[in-house]
Amino acid sequence: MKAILEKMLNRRRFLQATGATGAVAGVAGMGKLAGFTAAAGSAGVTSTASAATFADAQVTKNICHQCPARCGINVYTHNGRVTSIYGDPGNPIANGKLCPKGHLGTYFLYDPDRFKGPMRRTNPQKGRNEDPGWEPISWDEAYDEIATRINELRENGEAHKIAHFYGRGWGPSDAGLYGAFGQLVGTPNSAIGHASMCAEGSKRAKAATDGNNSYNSYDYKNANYLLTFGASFLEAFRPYNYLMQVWGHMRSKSPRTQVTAVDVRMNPTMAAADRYLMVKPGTDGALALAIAHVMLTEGLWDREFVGDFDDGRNRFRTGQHVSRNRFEEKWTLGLADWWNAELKDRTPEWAEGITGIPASDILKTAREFGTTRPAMAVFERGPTSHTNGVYNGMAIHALNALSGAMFAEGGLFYQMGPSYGSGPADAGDYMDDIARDMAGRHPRIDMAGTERWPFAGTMMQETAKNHNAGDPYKLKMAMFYTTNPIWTAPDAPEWEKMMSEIFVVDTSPYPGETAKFADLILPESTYLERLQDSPTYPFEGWPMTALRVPAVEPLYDTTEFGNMMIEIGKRINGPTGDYYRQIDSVENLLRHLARGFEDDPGDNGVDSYESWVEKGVWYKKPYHWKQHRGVFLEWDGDGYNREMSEEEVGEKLLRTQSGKFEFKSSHLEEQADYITQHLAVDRDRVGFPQWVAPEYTGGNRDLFFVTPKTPMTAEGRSGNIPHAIALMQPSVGGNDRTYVEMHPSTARERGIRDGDRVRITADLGTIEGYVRFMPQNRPDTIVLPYEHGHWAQGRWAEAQERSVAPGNPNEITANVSDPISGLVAYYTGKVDVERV
Ligand SMILES: Nc1nc2c(c(=O)[nH]1)N[C@H]1C(S)=C(S)[C@@H](COP(=O)(O)OP(=O)(O)OC[C@H]3O[C@@H](n4cnc5c(=O)[nH]c(N)nc54)[C@H](O)[C@@H]3O)O[C@H]1N2
Ligand SMILES: Nc1nc2c(c(=O)[nH]1)N[C@H]1C(S)=C(S)[C@@H](COP(=O)(O)OP(=O)(O)OC[C@H]3O[C@@H](n4cnc5c(=O)[nH]c(N)nc54)[C@H](O)[C@@H]3O)O[C@H]1N2
Ligand code: SF4
Ligand SMILES: [Mo]
Repeated sequence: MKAILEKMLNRRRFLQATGATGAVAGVAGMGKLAGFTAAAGSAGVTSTASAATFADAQVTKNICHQCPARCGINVYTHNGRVTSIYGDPGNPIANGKLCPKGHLGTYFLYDPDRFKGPMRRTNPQKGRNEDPGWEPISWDEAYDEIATRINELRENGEAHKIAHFYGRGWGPSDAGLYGAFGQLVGTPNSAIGHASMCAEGSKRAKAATDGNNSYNSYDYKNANYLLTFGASFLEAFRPYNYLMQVWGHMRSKSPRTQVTAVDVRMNPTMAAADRYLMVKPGTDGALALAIAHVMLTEGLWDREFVGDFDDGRNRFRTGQHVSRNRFEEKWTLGLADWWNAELKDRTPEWAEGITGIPASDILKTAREFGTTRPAMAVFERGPTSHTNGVYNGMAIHALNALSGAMFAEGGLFYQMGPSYGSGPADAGDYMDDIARDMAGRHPRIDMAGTERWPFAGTMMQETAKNHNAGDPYKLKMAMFYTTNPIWTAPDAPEWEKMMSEIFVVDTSPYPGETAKFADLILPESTYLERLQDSPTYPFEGWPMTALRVPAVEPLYDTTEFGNMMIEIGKRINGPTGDYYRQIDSVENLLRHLARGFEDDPGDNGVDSYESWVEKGVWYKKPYHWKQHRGVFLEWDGDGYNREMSEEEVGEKLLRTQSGKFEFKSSHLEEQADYITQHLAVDRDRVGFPQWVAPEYTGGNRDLFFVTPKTPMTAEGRSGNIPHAIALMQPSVGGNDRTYVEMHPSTARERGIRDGDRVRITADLGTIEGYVRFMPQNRPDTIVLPYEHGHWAQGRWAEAQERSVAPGNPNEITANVSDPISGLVAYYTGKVDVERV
């Protein structure tokens, strides 16, 4: 790492970076931060800023860690201390700007509660109130202990009882290492990712309709109409920081992008939109179907993408069948069948009865969406975190086919990957007999991809339940990377039992809930101290990958998670150890990947590992494909000059069985029996986007319970950041309150006044909070933002839990999931509320 820093210093204009590797800088100096922060407050600071404070600064490139937006940051270091963090002007997502959380990175680095080195538990008892009795050990001892356990389990035919869990994985140098690990060690449980607790619903709705099991990239800059369903554009979604920037563009350009927002509460996106539609939770599918109905009856679909009746005369009439062979489809499949089976009766009046949204508003929205071009529909966790999530999502995404937005200017498409070189070795060449024998022998502990969850790629939330029931088996050891399901999963307390029974390794730098139940702590370096790559989350489609370059030497005895995986691997018997000796280290792996840039230099000139370190990001515009007026075109180096054949479109873009956007999903039809067993859907209709009523948990309880993210939420990682908590005030809570938003009439019926402490009861138990009147919200829905109620994670987080009110919504959120996507139905619970 010193080498990297020295190289950077030579390349940069920054002066006299003394003591750049100040490993001794500790928490004692935290008070000094304020002065630097204040001085740095002037606008437009860049890496060449001439302000006195910056004259002796060293700047390194990194990526913010608080959310999946992956904003590029410039990290300013003075005398070996990180003093400030700004958006990197050379990073296309950040454009020199950050959301409020991005600037708080120093608090993650200088968090006084961080683990200082590897530790072993001495107290055999595990529990929320048990002191683990940490005893410092060396890294060699830690790696040896883990590898010995893995070697033994492998010898005993129990390799499948070794599991890895991860949440925010960034790229090949961390979570990307899992595939080889599972293959070589012989476990199907490396790794279980958190996608089924995150936003898997939107991906599966897209897999079912356009064949891409992925989040979309969006061309917001050129859109003239945006219809958002439960995607918190100005609070969460992603990339959050960029969304705020592009919102400014959309709302000030000519013509202004019109926005209709659909949500269950008055969030900033709803407040800032031209129209807000306050939908009953779980019913977005009905709304989208009615919009589709109007687009068809009024002839507002995009004929160049969808096709038309053979004589150009519109025969879509409410309640009437159309003859399927009179409609000639272009890039879609099954429109007439869909109309006949579902859409013909889905009028705005019908949808009003289900969603609670006036039919006149639905009609207006449909007409605007249908007549404005380009127009696109965006959705994320709101409509999909329900038992009917995939069907809701399919109905919404079908609007993007009807409006011709697929792969079009001002529309949506799919993210390209970076031009990486290959890694140092191929795991397939290093499998031993055990690895070969174990391949395919056991199901995953979460049963994803089995007959229980045939569509799901991962089902993290099922793990603890399955383990505790010994079905399909019990795990023996688990290692966690940037995930904390013991606090974030539904029915979170179920994890406490499992974690008490198995050998747990946590890699978090912080003493979180998982760490409290861990047997070994292998603390990772914080993001400002570590080397790591990060291909972009879906953004504008063209490929991009950024790099975390250590700004300082690790303050304590910590390392990269990727290096932990590699060092453990080296200690596994047989050829597995040889494989990891080839990989060698995170830096070696990244150097191999960067060789791909030599043949394909980025737009910013990045063509090597060294230039990647210097600029922090490789990217290459433009996106390679475009649908224009029903013709698919491919970039030939100069322009979109090459027309694509139907076969090419099916291979590269519309990756369904038919190569078309399917209004009748062949993907779902493959599992028709499964779907009819789990949802109230007729067998011959499973493929259509359709109205399926959500199954609310909580029986006769009368209030919907919604627990969304707010701007200062860092995916459950901001609990011990005092400024993040403080900035959540006043509507969400913070220092000394957790606020539950409630409609005043709902409160008064229960004798509750603004500010009263209340008890929220669900089937699984109770939590508490303080009521905040929100007259703009639905009377039948209470809102408790998510991030409060930590019982570990450091002193501020814990003090908050003690003084505020125990407010982790996941303790009372039932573990129920959409049977298709497997996404947790986080927003389907019903609760009672009473004054304490
Ligand atoms: N600030 C911030 N931004 C983030 C993150 C973060 O932690 N903090 N995390 C990132 C991650 S991991 C993800 S997955 C994304 C998720 O991004 P979003 O999906 O935008 O996030 P959520 O807050 O889960 O839910 C979105 C909205 O759905 C609404 N909602 C609930 N039920 C319904 C419903 O039935 N219908 C409709 N229409 N709306 C409903 C909620 O009120 C909420 O406003 O955000 C990312 N961005
Ligand atoms: N009620 C409710 N529940 C939700 C959501 C919601 O909106 N409402 N959102 C859901 C969504 S979208 C998601 S994505 C999940 C997220 O839930 P998880 O997958 O559990 O992810 P986090 O809460 O971000 O994980 C935090 C863990 O990472 C550790 N950590 C922090 N920084 C680092 C680091 O640099 N290195 C390592 N190795 N570890 C680190 C922390 O100590 C903690 O243990 O939560 C889901 N749960
Ligand atoms: S949007 Fe996310 S990645 Fe970007 S600065 Fe904010 S928290 Fe960091
Ligand atoms: Mo997520």
